[in-house]
Amino acid sequence: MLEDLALAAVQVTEAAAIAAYNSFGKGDEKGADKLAVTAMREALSKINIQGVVVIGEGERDQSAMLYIGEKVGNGKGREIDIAVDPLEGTSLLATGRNDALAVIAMTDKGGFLHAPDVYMEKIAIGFNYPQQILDLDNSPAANLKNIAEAKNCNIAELTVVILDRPRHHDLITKVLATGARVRLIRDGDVSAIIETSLPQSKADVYMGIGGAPEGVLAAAALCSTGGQIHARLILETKEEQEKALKMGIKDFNKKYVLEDLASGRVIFAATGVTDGSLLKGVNKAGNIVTTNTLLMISSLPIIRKIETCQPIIS
Ligand code: VTB
Repeated sequence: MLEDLALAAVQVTEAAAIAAYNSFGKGDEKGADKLAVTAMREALSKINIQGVVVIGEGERDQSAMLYIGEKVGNGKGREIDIAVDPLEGTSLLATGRNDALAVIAMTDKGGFLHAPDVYMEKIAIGFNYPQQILDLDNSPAANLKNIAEAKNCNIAELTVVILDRPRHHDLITKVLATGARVRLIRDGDVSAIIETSLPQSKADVYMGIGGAPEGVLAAAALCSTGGQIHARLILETKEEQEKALKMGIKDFNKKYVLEDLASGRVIFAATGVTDGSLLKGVNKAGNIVTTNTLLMISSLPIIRKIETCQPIIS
């Protein structure tokens, strides 16, 4: 069963997080990413699967490892599609900031959108909402009004998480004009989208433009939480459109819902690299390293947090 791979998924993100953490605050984004990718790939090679990376570190010619199409695993078990972000928030880790994660999602062949490495417009909310209350073509005010009505609260009580980028200036102005709160984040919209889906969350809505691969990873997590996402690829240049065509995407304006991004049975694991709103980061004390991982399996509506203590292997 796919579910039998859950612990292996946890071990993969733990390995990536522990390795990447050696780069905490060293100002070396490339080095940090390389540590995470190498450790993740090695951990994957021990799993009994015929895995293929469908969301990864870019394409074969641009990236040495965990590239899209790369075969991973020991080549013996079931056929699995894999989405990874060995270090989500590379710059967060390199600059010693919170919220960096190591992330993996697994599904049976064909369960994830093969998203090109372009930007994606996204809006996401947590569980307990009626279906279809989000629409990217609605104004932020209209979406927030629907969300507040469904939650039976005032718009002023909603907190909207947005990536702190100049491209979001207009969006932030519009959201603030509704009376809602805005929480700006430096990086890491996978974490922000998941946060909207957790019980006792302090974030109600995620809005804005982030990476498309990160959109698929976040959707993989929402398969277990009952959260909702609405998304659209940004394919303005010829180069972006060619990338999309290469991935089999023909409708450049398609509005994706959760099932278009991730469907079927899905395992999602994320380990905290640095402390964050979702998870505690890696902690080393003496020769013991402690990690915290969020594990979700879509066939079980359970969100597990796993704390692992293990000896440091040097
Ligand atoms: C997005 C977001 C990621 O980087 O990809 C962002 O989805 C890149 O946006 O979570 P910029 O090009 O504006 O930096 C992250 O924040 C981190 O990978």
